[in-house]
Amino acid sequence: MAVIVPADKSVETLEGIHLYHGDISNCSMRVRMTLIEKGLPWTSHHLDLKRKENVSDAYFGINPNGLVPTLIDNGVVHIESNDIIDYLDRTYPEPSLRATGHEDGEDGEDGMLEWLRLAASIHVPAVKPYVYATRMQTKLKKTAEEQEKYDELQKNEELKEFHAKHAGDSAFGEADIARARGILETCFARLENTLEDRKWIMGDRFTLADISWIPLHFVLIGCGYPFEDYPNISRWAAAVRDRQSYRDGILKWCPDFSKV
Ligand SMILES: N[C@@H](CCC(=O)N[C@@H](CS)C(=O)NCC(=O)O)C(=O)O
Repeated sequence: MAVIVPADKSVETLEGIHLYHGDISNCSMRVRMTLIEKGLPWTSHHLDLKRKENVSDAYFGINPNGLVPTLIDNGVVHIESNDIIDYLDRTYPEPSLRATGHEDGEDGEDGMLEWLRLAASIHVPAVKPYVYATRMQTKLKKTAEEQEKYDELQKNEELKEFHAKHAGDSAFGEADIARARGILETCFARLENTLEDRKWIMGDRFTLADISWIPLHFVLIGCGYPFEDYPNISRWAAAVRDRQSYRDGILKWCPDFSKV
């Protein structure tokens, strides 16, 4: 559970659920979908990443990595989208979004959480570079002034290193795409295989595992990832698209991003 103590103490007085999030942020999509599936009321604090609204003293005072999403639940600050959705499901158990197989089995809670951990683990090595290199780096490029501010605020070395790759005259290129694609192919081959005889990732039940992975499908297909080679994943994604949480948690925020 990624609970942090914010530098900005004023947010600790917030009541109810507040979400700091970005429209095309796949990590924010997970949390929006979970809140909607659970019918939880929440207050939206939208940050436009293209306008670098996250690169500010104010936002780093809430989230020390300057990343979205941040969830504040009655003054307690939570970061890391996969931890947030697990927290929401534990804290507000109805309707449940957990797998119901044997707790420690592949089709139970441990198996479901393993899918969440896998999604979290490929974010910086594969998802981010693929998205930046194929589509977003020009739109997300920082001015010299923004970069200076970012370098002053950001203390996380992995993120500093990632963003240095498209700072100034540097840019992500073909090698970054190839490296990211290698990791994505391994994961999506596993997902394709899992979905062979299942409607949802964990079987008959729609769970946090589906919520964790569908934003990756949405964003990556918008970046040209060849999902036409994955028929089971395509069928699963079509089923998720029928849900209100997909329409209101993903499509409503970025209707033009993806081809689906
Ligand atoms: N591990 C974090 C990653 C969050 C993340 O990288 N968010 C992206 C949008 S999906 C972001 O805030 N990007 C802005 C930046 O990198 O400065 C999570 O799962 O919440």
